[in-house]
Amino acid sequence: VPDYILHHHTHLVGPNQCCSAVVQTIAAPVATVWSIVRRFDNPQAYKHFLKSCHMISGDGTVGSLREVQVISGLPAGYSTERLEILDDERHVLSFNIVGGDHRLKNYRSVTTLHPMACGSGTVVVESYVVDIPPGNTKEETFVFVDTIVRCNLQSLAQIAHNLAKNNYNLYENC
Ligand code: A8S
Repeated sequence: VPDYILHHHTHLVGPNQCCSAVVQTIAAPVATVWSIVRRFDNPQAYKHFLKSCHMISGDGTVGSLREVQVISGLPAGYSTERLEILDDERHVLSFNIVGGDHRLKNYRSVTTLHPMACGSGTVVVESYVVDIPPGNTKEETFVFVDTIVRCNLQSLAQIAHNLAKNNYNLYENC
């Protein structure tokens, strides 16, 4: 694993924080997966717990702020998030949660994409660090956040795979 990747996934973790990572393989090229992940203004394209997103400031470049609305049935309504890293060459995206009416304070996540050694697949690594909410244990926090991140990456895998198949068919038909 290259140094810059380890660097990105190395979080400073305070005593009341928890840090974890989720890995997902995707049957689609890095370029296809990145085209979905890099859209800071359109996270609901693959994050199915979100129903909408509007930009508060910026146009999807570093420093942009977005407000996402969460679907009903979750213990949250909205979240305000700031884009920290968008590296189109190394396929790194990072955002911080800076506000909202939910319990995930000081959430920071980093997502990196890696070409698989064989074929044209992608490995996605998403790590995060977050404060353990008062009244919850470290384990409860892991379970809650890991579940959301795993669902997001599974849905990303599905969507990217379908997109790659369709692109391939387009070329096939030429
Ligand atoms: C992401 C990751 C997470 C989002 C969480 C963990 C969230 O959007 C949801 C429920 C909450 O209680 C917190 O990449 C919050 O979006 C689905 C509103 C932040």
